[in-house]
Amino acid sequence: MERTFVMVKPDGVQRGLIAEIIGRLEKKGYKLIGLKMLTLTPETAALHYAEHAGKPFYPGLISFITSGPVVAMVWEGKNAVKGVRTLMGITNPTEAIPGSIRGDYGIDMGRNVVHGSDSPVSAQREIAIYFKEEELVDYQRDMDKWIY
Ligand code: RTP
Ligand code: MG
Repeated sequence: MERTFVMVKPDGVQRGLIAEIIGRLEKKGYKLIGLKMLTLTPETAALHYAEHAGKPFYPGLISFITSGPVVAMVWEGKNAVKGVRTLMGITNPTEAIPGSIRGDYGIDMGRNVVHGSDSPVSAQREIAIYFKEEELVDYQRDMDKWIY
């Protein structure tokens, strides 16, 4: 099973979308194995978005992502990285298809509600920023035999 890192961004928390986002991933069939609420420090934000350092939108991105609490999560499932990105929709919410989280709940590129890892390598890197291995929960769900 593959793991992916998902974050409800500060706008998603402020807009009351935590349960909506968790609910969509849960109903799809992914398994939640780690969860915490925190406000990112500029240092953590810089680690998280290291790939974007130096880009024109970087200062605004860091200031936004540190502007309020976020919900950091690890979800597990077959092809979870790709599947969660599909549920989220593309980066620009105006172009994200209706039915996707960003397509249903966003308008602005810089306020796109949710983050999900873009590859299994990114997922591993991002999970390690936010969670110790012992904070991730190993458990069985009977319903998985109806999902796979
Ligand atoms: P994220 O990492 O936040 O989940 O979003 P993503 O993979 O869909 O997009 P990414 O390319 O990683 O960009 C990170 C965030 O930076 C903002 N952004 N602004 N041209 C722009 O103005 C621009 N490009 C990216 C977005 O808020 C995006 O979520
Ligand atoms: Mg990204």
